[in-house]
Amino acid sequence: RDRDLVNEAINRLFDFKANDEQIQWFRDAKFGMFIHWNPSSLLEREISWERNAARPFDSNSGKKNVMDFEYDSTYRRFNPKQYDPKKWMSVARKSGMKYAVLTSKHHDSFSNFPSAYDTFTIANTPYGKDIVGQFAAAVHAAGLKLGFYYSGRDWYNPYYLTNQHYRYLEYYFGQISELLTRYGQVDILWFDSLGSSSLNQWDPRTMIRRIKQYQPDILINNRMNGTRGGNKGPLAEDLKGDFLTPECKLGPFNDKTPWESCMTVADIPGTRWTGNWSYTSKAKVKPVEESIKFLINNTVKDGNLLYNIGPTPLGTFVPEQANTFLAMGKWIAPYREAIYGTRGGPYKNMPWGGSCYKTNRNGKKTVYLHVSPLIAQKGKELKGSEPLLIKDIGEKFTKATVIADGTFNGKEAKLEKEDGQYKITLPAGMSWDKWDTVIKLQ
Ligand code: FHN
Repeated sequence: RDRDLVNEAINRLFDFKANDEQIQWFRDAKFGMFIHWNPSSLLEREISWERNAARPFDSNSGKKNVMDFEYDSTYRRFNPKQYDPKKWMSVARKSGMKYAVLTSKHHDSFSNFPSAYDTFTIANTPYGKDIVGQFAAAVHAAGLKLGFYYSGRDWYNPYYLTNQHYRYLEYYFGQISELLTRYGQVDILWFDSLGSSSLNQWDPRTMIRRIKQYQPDILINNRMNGTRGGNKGPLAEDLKGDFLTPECKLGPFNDKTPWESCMTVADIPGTRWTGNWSYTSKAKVKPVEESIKFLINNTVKDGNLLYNIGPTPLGTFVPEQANTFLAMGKWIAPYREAIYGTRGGPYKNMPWGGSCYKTNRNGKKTVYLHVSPLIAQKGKELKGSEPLLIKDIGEKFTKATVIADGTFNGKEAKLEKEDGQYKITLPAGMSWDKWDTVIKLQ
């Protein structure tokens, strides 16, 4: 009873969630790189989902897309001789990404780092070197924020969710300790869902306290609390994690809880997280404009985009995938100020697109209108050089500046106020861009 009282007291004192200051960098960053990679890339098929979940209650149970032995033995052939995470981070920086998250262990239980708690790790492959450690060093050297993806859900470990699940917890807690004490500052722990399990099997409060003892400023997503995705069922506020993680979909406007949608640049359902790396026609990737759309949509709705790439078994990026990222970086180069450090709104879900803004020390807003056919309501997007009409929301705007690629960048648009709205007319000769035109209102 005393121990429970002490625990309760500690829980009351402990900040299970990051505060506004700790999460500010994340909300400013807007754009990150997700990397799903491990020996299963040799199969050129989806990581983990190509093997049976070997748990009767798990959604992938009984499915044998490849024989488990074939899947589980790929590590014996894994030797990514061209793995150079400094090259990965060069692509990330040029693409405008501000943080990078690597799979340290996926559902298939293989660890991309040496571990005292397991032998099914990179240490026992022909490659042998610490994938996670090299990645952490490269992310830090590149000045990006570092994240580790870790899946509590495990389709290989013999104790996971069995009557000896306590042995799995020893392994789970032990590996998280290894990840958070070996590689310097870790800024995000990106848990994946814990499958069909219940909260009391995971001791999440002890886990969060442990995590924050090692990394006091770390951000934890919403998927480590024993229910799928962390957004199902009544959860205590302190177990909801620091940010929401809608998956493979455009996030809705939400300026109450930080969020980030994770998407894959690879575009073949069923192998999108890792599988279709090869240089065949299967290496289909999402068009650049669709990728830009994800970033603009999430930015004006106060969220982030975590965009995933699946490296080859040699540790290189597929050119088609990396080039999409680089094209995004090139596109936003003229208007980084209209993406990074902004917050979503005040114009939300408008027929012509949306806006984001910054507030100066005196509380004055600079608003960036993203007049974007990519996120406009179909049939209502602005065409040619028709004027834009927006509601007067009480911000005193005196200037409208065009931010776009090329000759019109920095030119003033005509700003007129009439009947409770502003009318914005583009400079002569300019028309609304096919993807996105930014008008800066001050
Ligand atoms: O099964 C995984 C999948 O491979 C990927 O890691 C995503 C990322 O959010 N999470 C699971 C599917 O929801």
